[in-house]
Amino acid sequence: MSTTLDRPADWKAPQDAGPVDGAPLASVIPAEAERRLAEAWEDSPGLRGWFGTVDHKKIGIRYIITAFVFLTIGGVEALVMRLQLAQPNNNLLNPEQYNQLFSMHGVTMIFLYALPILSGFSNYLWPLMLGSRDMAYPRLNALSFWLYVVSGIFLYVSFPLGAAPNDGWFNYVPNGSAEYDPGPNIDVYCLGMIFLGISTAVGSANFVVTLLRMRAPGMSLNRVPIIIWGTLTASAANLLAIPAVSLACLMLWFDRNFGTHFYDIGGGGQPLLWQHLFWMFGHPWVYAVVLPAMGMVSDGLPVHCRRPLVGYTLVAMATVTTMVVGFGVWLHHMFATGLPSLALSFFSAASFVIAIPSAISVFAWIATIWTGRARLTVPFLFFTSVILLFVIGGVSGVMTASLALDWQLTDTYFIVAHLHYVLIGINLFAVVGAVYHWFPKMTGRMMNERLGYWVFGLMFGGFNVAFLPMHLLGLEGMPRRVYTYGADMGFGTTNLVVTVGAITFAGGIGLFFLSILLARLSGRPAGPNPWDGPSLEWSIPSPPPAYNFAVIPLIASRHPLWEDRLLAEDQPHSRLAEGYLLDEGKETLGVTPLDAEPDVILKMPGDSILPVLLSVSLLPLFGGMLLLKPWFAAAGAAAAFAILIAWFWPHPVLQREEQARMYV
Ligand code: HEM
Ligand SMILES: [Cu+2]
Repeated sequence: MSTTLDRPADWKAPQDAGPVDGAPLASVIPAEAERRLAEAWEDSPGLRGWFGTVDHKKIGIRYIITAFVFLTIGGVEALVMRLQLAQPNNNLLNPEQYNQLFSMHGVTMIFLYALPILSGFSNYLWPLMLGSRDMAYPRLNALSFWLYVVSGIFLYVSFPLGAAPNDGWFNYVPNGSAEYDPGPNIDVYCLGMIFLGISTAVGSANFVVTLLRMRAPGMSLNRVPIIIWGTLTASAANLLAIPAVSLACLMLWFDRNFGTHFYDIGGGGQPLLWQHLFWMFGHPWVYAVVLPAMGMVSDGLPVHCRRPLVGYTLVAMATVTTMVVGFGVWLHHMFATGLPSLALSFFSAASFVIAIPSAISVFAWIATIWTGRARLTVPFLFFTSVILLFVIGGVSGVMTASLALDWQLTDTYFIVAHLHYVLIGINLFAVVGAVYHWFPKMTGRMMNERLGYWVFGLMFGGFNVAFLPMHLLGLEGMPRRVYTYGADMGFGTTNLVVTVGAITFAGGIGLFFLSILLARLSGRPAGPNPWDGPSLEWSIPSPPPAYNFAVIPLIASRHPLWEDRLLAEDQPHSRLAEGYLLDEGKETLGVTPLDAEPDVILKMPGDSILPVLLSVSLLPLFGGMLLLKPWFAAAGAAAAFAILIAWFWPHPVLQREEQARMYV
C-alpha cells in the first residue's frame, strides 16, 4: 500500500538503516506545492480559527503574552508591597492584605509567569529548531494553553473578593488548615494548583514526545540545541513532580472540607508531610523554571559571540544532572524543622554537589565569550548579565546549603534576595534577552537597539539596587513576610533604597513592553536571519509560514547554517532546500527516537475548538468543588466528559489515510 520514502544516495542519517517507506523527496519546491501546504496548514478564518488554532507558533506567542500579563500583575503586587515597606510603621496595607499580596505575588510569579513563559518560548521554538511542522500533539498543546489561562483566572477571581491565597506560595500547614485559615483562601490555592497542574502535565508530555519523534531526519539527540535539553529535562521532571503537589493539595482540601486528618496532628496526621510533598515537587520546579532559560542563553549567547557554544556535551549533560540531583535536595527547605541530623547532613551535601553542574554551564558561557568575537548587542548584554546574576544567586544559594548558616538565614530577607537573584537573574533576564533575540523571527521586525540599551540599564541597575541590599537586611535579621517593622530597628534607609531600586526595575520592564509594541508597529524589517544564527529556525522566513518548512530538511551537523565555516568541503552537509515535501494534506514526518531516522508520515489534526471548550468546562467543575456545590461540579464533569467523547471520536479521514500511508 505504501510508497517508498526515498532519500538522496549520498546523504546518510547517523546510523543508516536503509530505506523507509513513505513519500518522495523534493529538490525544487513547486509553487503549487507551497500553495497546497499553506491551504492545509492555515487556520480557518474568523473566531473559529482564533479559538481553535493548534499552530504551535500562535500558541507559543499567546503563552508568552499571557505570561507577561501575569508578570505585570505580579509586579504591581510587588510594587504595592514595596511601597508599604519603604518606611517603618507604614499603614498602606494591613497584615491580611500583605499576606494575600505576597502569596499571590509568589504564586503568580512562580506558577503563572516563570514556567509558562518558558513553555511559550519552547512551544514557539521547538518545531522550528527541530525541523518539524508542529508539536507531536497539537490539540493537547492548545489544551495546555487554555487550561493555563482558565486556571489562572480561577486563581485570580478570588483576589478582588479579598479571598485570595494568603499562606505564601508554599502554603505550609498548619497555617493553611481550616482551623487557622477558615475562609476559602486556601481552597482556592489547593484547587487552583491541581487545575494548573493538569495544564503543565499535558504540556510536558507533549514536549517529551515531540523531542523523541518530531525532528528532521539526521537531527540525532546530540545535535539538538541546548534549549531543547533544558525543556526536555524540565518536562520530564514536571511529569514526576506534579503528582506530588497535586496529591498534597487534594489531601489538604480533604482535611479542610471533609474532616480527614492527613496533616492534622490531633487526628494522628503529620504536618511535615505537607512540606515533604510540596518540596519534592517544589525544588525540581525551581530548576524547571531556570533550565530552559539557561538553554536560551546557551543557544543565544554563542550567536552573538560568533562561535559555537564551548562544551556542548558537558552543558547538555549538566542540564540533566542538575535535575537528577535536584530531586534529592528537597530537605534543604526544611533544615529548620527538627529533622534527624543524618538526613540533614545528606541533604546539605547533596545541595553543595548541585553547584557543580551549574558551574559547568557558567564556565561554558564564559569560555564562549572569551574565545568568541562578541557583538555588544542587546541580547548579548542580557545573556551575559544572566551569568553575573546567576553567580551571585548561586553563591547565596550554596551558602544556605550549609546548615549552620541556614539556621541563621532562613525566613529572613537574605532568602528573598537569593530567590530573586536566581529567578529574575536566570529566568527574567534570560527571557528578555530571548525576546530581543527571537522577536525578529516571530514578527519579521527588529526591536530598537538604542531603546534596548535603556531597557537593559534600567533593569540591570534597578534590579541590583533593589535586591543586593536585601542580603544585608537579611543578615541584620529582618524577617521575610512581615508587613512592617519598627523605626528603631534600623531597617528604614535600606528599605527605602530597595523600593527605589524596585521602581526603577519596574520602569525598565515597562519600557521593554513599550519597545515591543513599537517594534511590532514600526520595527525595521528583519529578514530570515538577522543575527546570522546557526540553527534551523533561521533558515526560514520571518515570520515563518504556517507549515514552517516547505520541505522537511536533512540534517548533518549541530549547526546546519554554519556548515560553510565549520565543516570541511568533503564532510557531509545538511540539505535545507531539499527534503521531504509531504504536501498531501496536513502532514509531517515522524522519526526514530534516538537517531532521527525517517520513520512515519504523520497526519496532523486541524484546528478544533474542543481544547478551549474542555478547559472552560473545568471551570464549573473546580468552581463547584470550591463552593461545595456538588451539582455544579457534576455539571462541569458531565460537560467535560461529553467533550472528551467528541475529542476521541474516531476520525475516519485521518485514520483511513494513515493506514494507507504509514509504514514502519
Ligand atoms: C519588580 C520586581 C519584583 C519585586 C520588587 C519583588 C518584591 C518582592 C517582595 C517585596 C516580596 C515579599 C517579601 C516578603 O515579605 O517576604 C517578594 C516575594 C517573592 N517574590 Fe518577588 N519581586 C519581584 C519580582 C519577582 C519575580 C520576577 C519572581 C519570580 C519569577 C518573584 C518571586 C517571588 C517569590 C517566590 C516570593 C516569595 C513569596 C512568598 O514568601 O510566599 N518576584 N518579592
Ligand atoms: Cu531547593
